[in-house]
Amino acid sequence: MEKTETYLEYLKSPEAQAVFRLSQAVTDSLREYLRTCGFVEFLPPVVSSVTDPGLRGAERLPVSLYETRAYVMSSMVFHKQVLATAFSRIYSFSPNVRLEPARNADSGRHLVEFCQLDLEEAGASLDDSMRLAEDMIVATVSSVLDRCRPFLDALDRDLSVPKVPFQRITYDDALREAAKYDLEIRYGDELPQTLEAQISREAGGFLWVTDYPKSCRSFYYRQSEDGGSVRSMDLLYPEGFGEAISGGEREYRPDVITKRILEAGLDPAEFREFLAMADTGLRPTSGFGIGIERLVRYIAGESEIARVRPFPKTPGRITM
Ligand code: ASN
Repeated sequence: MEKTETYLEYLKSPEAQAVFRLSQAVTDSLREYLRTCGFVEFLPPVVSSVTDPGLRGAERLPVSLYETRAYVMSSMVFHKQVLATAFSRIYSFSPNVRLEPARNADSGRHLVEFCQLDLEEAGASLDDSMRLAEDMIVATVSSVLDRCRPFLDALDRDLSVPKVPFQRITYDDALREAAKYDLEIRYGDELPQTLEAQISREAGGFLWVTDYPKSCRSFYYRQSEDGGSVRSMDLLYPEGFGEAISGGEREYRPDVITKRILEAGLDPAEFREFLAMADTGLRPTSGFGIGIERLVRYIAGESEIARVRPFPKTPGRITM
């Protein structure tokens, strides 16, 4: 927003009118696509005794419910595994709160409160999830181009249907790219946002990064045969828009989950309800989450994520 512009003025502007109608077209298209694939939509949990602790530098928001520690959902990744065990193909538009460090305030792509389309599929592999994500993105962009040309034109957005399959590189390949830019990243460190932006720009299209080391991904991802990496993937948007998706195959064996929790320096007692469900038999599943505001930001070609989220909360700045 311009300095002198009130939030209501922004909402009434031609820009916001176009952005929020695109946002609606995006969620409609995602729902239509997933319904045709037989996915069942669930209402998302908002608070829970268990939520994802592995947020790459962000913190969970603890709350006290009846004097018991709970969290506002940071991700429904554990709930997804349980639902997919019972219903095979499931999804949810899940509100997430993550206390991002204030240094991410001006990244243009971080929000404290955001909505994630979380989906999970029983019996699926990493490859199945990647193909599903590619088809879903193609279907969504195609549908927006069919239905929303005037809104894209109003934003001067030149968008085209991406070609599939998307390019794939491994985490190790990304480290080799980093060396080209004199970026020093130690094996096992998170890939910095600057590198993600560079490699996605160079790729000239959507780009998958796979085979992350165990040390920079959460304990719930299934370990690869090599023991050092996990069956996980991230998808990067073109044009330097950064991360779109993260996901992968899940660990479902209770003894291995407990071992991985301990390796990550966490307390299994915190996850006892989830572990108890794993004891009763979780199915092997794979899935991913895609941030809706980031998807709309890419589709609308906006540099500031705050412009595509109603009542945005950027890191360190809490407003209405
Ligand atoms: N959505 C991610 C996944 O499905 C998890 C997360 O959001 N932390 O793996």
